[in-house]
Amino acid sequence: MYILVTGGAGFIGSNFIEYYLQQHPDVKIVNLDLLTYAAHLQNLESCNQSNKYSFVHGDICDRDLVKHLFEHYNFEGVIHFAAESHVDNSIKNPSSFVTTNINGTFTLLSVAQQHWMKAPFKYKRNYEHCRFLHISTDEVYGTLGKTGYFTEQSPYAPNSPYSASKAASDFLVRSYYHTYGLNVVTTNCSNNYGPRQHDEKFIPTIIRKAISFEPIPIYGTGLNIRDWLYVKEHCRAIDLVFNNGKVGETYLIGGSNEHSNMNIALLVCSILDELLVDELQHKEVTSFTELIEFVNDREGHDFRYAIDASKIKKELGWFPQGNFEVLLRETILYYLDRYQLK
Ligand code: NAD
Ligand code: TDX
Repeated sequence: MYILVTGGAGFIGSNFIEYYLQQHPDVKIVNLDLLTYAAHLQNLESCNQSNKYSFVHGDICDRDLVKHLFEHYNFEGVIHFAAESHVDNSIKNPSSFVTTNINGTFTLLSVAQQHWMKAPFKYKRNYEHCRFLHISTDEVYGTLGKTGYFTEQSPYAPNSPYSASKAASDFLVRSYYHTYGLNVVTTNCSNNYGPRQHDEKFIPTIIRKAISFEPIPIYGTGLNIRDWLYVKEHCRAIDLVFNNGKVGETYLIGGSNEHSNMNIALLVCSILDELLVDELQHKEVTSFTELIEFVNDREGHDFRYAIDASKIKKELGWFPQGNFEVLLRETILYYLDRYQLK
């Protein structure tokens, strides 16, 4: 059985492919990725040796290519990660977000529908199990105040071009279920951390800036709150939703692990203080926290995201596992290695 994974050379997609190949030896994965600035093919080094994994360099907006891949591999599932994913970039240049996140999702949905649902009658039953899993974000729900949680019933209220484009893609996915009966499921997850994330994101930025003894930028007051989930825990949840989730439904995934940005910066710096004692002494700096600097706030910066993950816990038995500080320390060690410091 072949499944199509899009955006598998990025952060979450590459962790997912590695995880899924280990968990499901019967499955073959084709990874379609445009290799934008956010991709790292080295992320997939461990999969390259596997005859169950193939890479296709291409754009999810390229209908002919996507059609050709469906005809060639006869996919029995799609797990759609590919996206422009960085909020700050969407503020500076929203257009690629509209193209990839909206048009790209539409292209995949319509080709999947054509292939799976317009098959000649005698083959049609063969496709009923074929599922389209759309990976989305909690940011589609906008911002929370100091209390409360997002649930599957929360109204959509995206505030950035990124979250608006993801919200639009979620609605397209929903419409393919309600209008055509396509077997879709959507997941909306909170902030991920772990190995292979792009340098532009918050935790890699803190580490990158700290080890080069440059100012660590904290937007606004540093009081904005995110709910952090280890990337492999997200992958485990995706596996469960893909295989056991209810058709047409949405599942919220979160770590129940809220931290203000300032708190994250302090935590990362305190771990770095322990790991890089010699470097600190050499620079005559007592702690990396001295590098923390408040900078201009992100435009439209959402104050707080927090997930009530009761549905996936109750229906699919998923609970986030692992200790945050232990996993954060492992993550930091990965980046020190990537930045060739340890
Ligand atoms: P990422 O930016 O690290 O990777 C995105 C990948 O998509 C890259 O490999 C890129 O080359 C590829 N891509 C971009 N445009 C493409 C196109 N037109 N055609 C084919 N491939 C293309 O992103 P990520 O952090 O791994 O996020 C993956 C998905 O998860 C996204 O849909 C994102 O919205 C969602 N998500 C991310 C987080 C998070 O914390 N990172 C949380 C919740 C949901
Ligand atoms: O240098 C920085 N300083 C800073 O204070 C950066 C890069 C970020 N921040 C703040 C902004 C956010 O409040 O840290 C928080 C996290 O920022 P990002 O890592 O850019 O993530 P966020 O904007 O929360 O979005 C992420 O989680 C949800 C992913 O990038 C999205 O793809 C996902 O949907």
